[in-house]
Amino acid sequence: MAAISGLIRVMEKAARKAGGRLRRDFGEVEHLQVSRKGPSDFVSKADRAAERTIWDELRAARPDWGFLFEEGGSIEGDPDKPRFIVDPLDGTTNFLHGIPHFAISIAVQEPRLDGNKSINGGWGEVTAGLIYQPITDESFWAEKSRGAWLHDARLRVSSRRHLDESVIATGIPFQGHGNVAEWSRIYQALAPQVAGIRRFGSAALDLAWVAAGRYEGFWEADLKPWDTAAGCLLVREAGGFVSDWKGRSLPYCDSQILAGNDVLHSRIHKILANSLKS
Ligand code: 2AM
Ligand code: CA
Ligand code: CA
Ligand code: CA
Repeated sequence: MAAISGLIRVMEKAARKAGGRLRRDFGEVEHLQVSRKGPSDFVSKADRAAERTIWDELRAARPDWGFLFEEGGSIEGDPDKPRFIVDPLDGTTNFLHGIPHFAISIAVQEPRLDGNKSINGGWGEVTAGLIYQPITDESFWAEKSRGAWLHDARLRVSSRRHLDESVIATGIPFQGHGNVAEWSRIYQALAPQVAGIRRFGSAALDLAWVAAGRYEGFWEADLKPWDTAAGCLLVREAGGFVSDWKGRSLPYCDSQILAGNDVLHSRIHKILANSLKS
């Protein structure tokens, strides 16, 4: 049984409150009003309302902590305290299209260290993460050295060892984001060798599902800390590997991601590295 900490409870309460709202708003035209941050980068009223709910809840519980929000940006807290990294709605495009696959992602990152400021402005390790899927009511969470969990069931990455029985998730570059030519080369090399490739449109859930052993692997580029912080901790705590596309297992997981169990992570990394060389 999981001994759920006070911190995870706080994060789950915030995610469930915002998630309940998203569930109610899902499919309601009024909440689909959108603005654009960039080409094909939509923000709906629902993203902002969810972020506001999470902010109210987390700030009340941890008033001196900092925040990094996808929509609202960064809010300084006490320099000796951690910060929350929040994606209030991962999978906005799905949400806006009535596709029931989106999530809330909340991570906790330890305070700035005196050391190397070039890595992520000197911020420390991610030590807690929670990804909540409002439609299925699934709450994936992890704490550093305490494992990854789905509610109170321990998660392990998939034990499949062969590419031909593996389902691999990815994120496909979309308008204004990512390198389609690079992605296509990787896809062409990988697709003939695997049982299936999936693109469901929420990087946070992709990582949670690698942790849960539903996918054997996942690769994507151009991700942001709010997409990946919680999910990378989940994969690692579930016994999996996360690196960038060079295969480097960075303490802070961002932008280029390659995740999987030990065997498949290294198999996919070889294919990925070869296809980018050619
Ligand atoms: P978002 O919904 O929070 O913006 C999947 O490729 C990742 O890219 C998702 O985590 C998603 O996060 C982000 N993304 C942003 N705009 C997207 C788009 N138009 N299509 C697909 N993903 C998008
Ligand atoms: Ca977005
Ligand atoms: Ca996102
Ligand atoms: Ca988002």
